[in-house]
Amino acid sequence: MRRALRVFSQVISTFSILLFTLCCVVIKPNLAIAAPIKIASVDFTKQPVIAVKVSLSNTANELKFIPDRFIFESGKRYKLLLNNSSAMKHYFTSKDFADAVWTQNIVAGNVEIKGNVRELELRPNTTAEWTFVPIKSGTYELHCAIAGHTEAGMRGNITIQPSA
Ligand SMILES: [Cu+2]
Repeated sequence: MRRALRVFSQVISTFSILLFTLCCVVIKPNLAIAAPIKIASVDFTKQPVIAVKVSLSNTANELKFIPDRFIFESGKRYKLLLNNSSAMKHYFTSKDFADAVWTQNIVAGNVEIKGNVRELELRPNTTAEWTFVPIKSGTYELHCAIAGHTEAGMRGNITIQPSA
């Protein structure tokens, strides 16, 4: 009988811990919209950052992304190092991807921008760094929004996989 009582109280305490954790997860995003995202005990801003380079065109002005395929894992933190070394401006446009990540910041020149981003325009000989954490799994198309560039080959795709 005592044993049954002990098991019962253990179940109750486990359940209340679960309930508390769930409440934190559900309530927290509403309380802190601009604060770093934190689910359960994972602080994404403390994740080691994985640097990934992407070129928008090149010095030969070829209309392509290099590379043009990306695979990210949800819950990890990435820094996308964007570089446009061509003589034209180009866009990194992937709105559905942008909606599927949490953006920590974008650094361009001496300016750091915080908050959500939809697309980036890089002028000739410009770099930018986009630090983000993928949230929602899926495959998202990427293109350059300048007229004619997508058709000429400036497109690719970005996949977010569930964390292993
Ligand atoms: Cu372009």
